[in-house]
Amino acid sequence: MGFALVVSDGHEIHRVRDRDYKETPQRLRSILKGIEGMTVWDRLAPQTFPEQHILDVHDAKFFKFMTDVLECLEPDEELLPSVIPIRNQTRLPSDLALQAPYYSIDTFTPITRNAYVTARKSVDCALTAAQAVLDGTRAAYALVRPPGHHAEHRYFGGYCYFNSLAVAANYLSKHGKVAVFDLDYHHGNGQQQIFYERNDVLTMSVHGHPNVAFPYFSGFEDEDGAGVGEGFNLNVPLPEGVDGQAYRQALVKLVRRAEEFTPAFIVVALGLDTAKNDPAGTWLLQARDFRQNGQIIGSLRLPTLVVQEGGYNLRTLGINARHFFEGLWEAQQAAG
Ligand code: Q9C
Ligand code: ZN
Repeated sequence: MGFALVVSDGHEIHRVRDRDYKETPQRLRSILKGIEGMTVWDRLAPQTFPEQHILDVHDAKFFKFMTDVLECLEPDEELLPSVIPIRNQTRLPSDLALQAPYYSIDTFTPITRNAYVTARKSVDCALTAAQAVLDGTRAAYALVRPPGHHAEHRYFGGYCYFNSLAVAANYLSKHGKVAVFDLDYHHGNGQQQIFYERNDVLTMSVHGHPNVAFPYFSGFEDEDGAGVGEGFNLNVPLPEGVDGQAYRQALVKLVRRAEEFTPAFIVVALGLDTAKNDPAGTWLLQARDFRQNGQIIGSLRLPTLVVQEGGYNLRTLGINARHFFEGLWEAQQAAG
């Protein structure tokens, strides 16, 4: 049996007009071009799942807002947050468009009708891939956009709307413990916050230090979980300019923690913005480093769900994704 591949069809309708907005349809095309020649894939069509799976990790009012606000939008309208609502977060203005900043972590991720449709599709793809893992596939890859790992219980932002990987991890957690590896250059604040008080989902992230990298407000080393979840979140923030070798040292720390945790499933947030010359990052990883990262995760030899997150250099996305999955495959096949 090969690796399952679930690609979000129709993602192209989500494109933000700002020329500096890096989360574009070309990203997914570049990745697909890079990996489609591999013989390991069994392509699966995305299935539709009930919205209850989203409500299991996201706030009901947040979800209702994200759905209802579309009614005030023209087909191509982009709604950006306006005020900075840090003073009174409980009494929201009645105008839905004015509520946007109360549900956002930043000021650059717009809500649009198409963003909503494609974000729902990302969730469905992640759940389809999770189901393949439950059905016995060794690894499944949800190749999706928009990404999701910055979306918290009641916040969108960082190019993300719904946390697809958290929805899928929560779905898997009904069948066994889950260890999440966030490999994106940016801290996985979404799943950290969503699972912060749980001890059946271990969330881990290696990322640019929040003193210098988005999202700036979380990803610090001392954030280690709360309540029964204390000790079940692990952050390894690193400085700018990290190379493949320094990255692996951090990744191995995560693997050690995961081994101690004895998960039934691995979930990987596959950000490729750790690559050399990525416009959203500062690190220096090359194709051979992505292969080794895949091997390190694969050496756990556990059923693995991979969800696509960031990565913005159209010239290297495909080759780096391919190398990651080659490494994952090699290590999972290896005897022992
Ligand atoms: N205009 C992901 O990689 N950078 N999100 C600041 C300000 C945004 C990264 C841009 C970084 C968001 C999924
Ligand atoms: Zn990122």
